[in-house]
Amino acid sequence: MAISILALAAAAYSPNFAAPQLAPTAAAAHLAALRPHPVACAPSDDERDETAQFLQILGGLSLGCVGVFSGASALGADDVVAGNLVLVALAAVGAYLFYFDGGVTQAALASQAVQEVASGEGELVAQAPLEEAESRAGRPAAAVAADPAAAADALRADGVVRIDGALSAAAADALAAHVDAELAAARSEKPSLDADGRFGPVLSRTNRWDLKLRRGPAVDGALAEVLASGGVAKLLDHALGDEPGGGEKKGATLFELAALVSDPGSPRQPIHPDTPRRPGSEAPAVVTAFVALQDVDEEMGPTLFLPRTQSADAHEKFNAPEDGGRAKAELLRTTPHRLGLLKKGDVALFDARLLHGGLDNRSARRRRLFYFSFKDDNAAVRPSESIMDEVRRRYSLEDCAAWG
Ligand SMILES: O=C(O)CCC(=O)C(=O)O
Repeated sequence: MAISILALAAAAYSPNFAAPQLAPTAAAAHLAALRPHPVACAPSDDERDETAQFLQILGGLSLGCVGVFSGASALGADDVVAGNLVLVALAAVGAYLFYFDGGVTQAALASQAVQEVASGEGELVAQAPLEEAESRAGRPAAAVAADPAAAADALRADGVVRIDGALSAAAADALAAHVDAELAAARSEKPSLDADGRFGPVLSRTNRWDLKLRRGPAVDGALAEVLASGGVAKLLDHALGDEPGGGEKKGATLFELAALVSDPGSPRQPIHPDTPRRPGSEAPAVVTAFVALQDVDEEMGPTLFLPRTQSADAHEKFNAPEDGGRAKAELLRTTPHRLGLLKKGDVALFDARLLHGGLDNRSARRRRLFYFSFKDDNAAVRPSESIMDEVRRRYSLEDCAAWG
């Protein structure tokens, strides 16, 4: 689930995103989910720490200024010279904070820029139509497992297809409890430089985690069930490695294995693809499954998908920085969207090039998505960080479908 934060930060300062146009729209419930909202939740522990740190810095700076001014005056400098010395000292401290504070200041600025991008995008997307039926219901898993052709065509055309009931309620509950326990344990661990970290690089991190999962009964069982009886393995087999007129089909390898958890108060993410388009290739390199571990309603920050934006045309518009973001703004304003309003056990399966992003969780409930992706063995793609090293590049689609 990686994307360049710097690219997003640059986009935040493009004129089209600073001043998105608001058009009157039909009043519909989904707009509440799409429009950007002020975050009305209690501050997180991280935010409290940042405030305390800010107050400490402010206090230290004030004392420092008084100290420099008094010291310079005591040494015989007149007020102008003493004042200039204070300014020089402030500039030096500012430079230190920006470049040598372990990245805290830069990270805070980047994160603010990312949220500005997300907010501007929300205003634009809210003007485009919602694909309501596809947001609320998908194809039954049993039907997909029996005959995947129609779902495979939909995935190829739209870049996203929904499969309902691919994971049993019992398996979803077991995995949800496992994710909660693993997240609590991972958050209390001290990060170690030599160990494989537990978190992937998710966008908009306040109250949101990309928790890498280890193999174990709950994870193996859920993955195998979604792949085998849920029909997803057949869809992946269709989607990956079938370059029309292309070379030999090799198969697919497990690429990501993790859980996305967004707690109340998590902000919306900027819209993004997970992988770029490969020049000269129409087929996806990576296909990702989001599996709901509880029902997801509009308040819980469902995933927003922009169907058919896996195309070369959409990527060109989305990534056209030289026009100041105009083509991107037009794309977002006019492309119909879908929401991942999944019931427990439903799956949103999507081409990783598709534009998408998680919305803000305005509910009082935790949203957990079990997710995994497979990569076409023919494709060269930058490795993802959303998988434990012990699982990376080791298991084929066939291996995983037989787990459990
Ligand atoms: O949370 C979601 O629904 C989507 C997350 C996502 O797209 C990402 O982290 O890359």
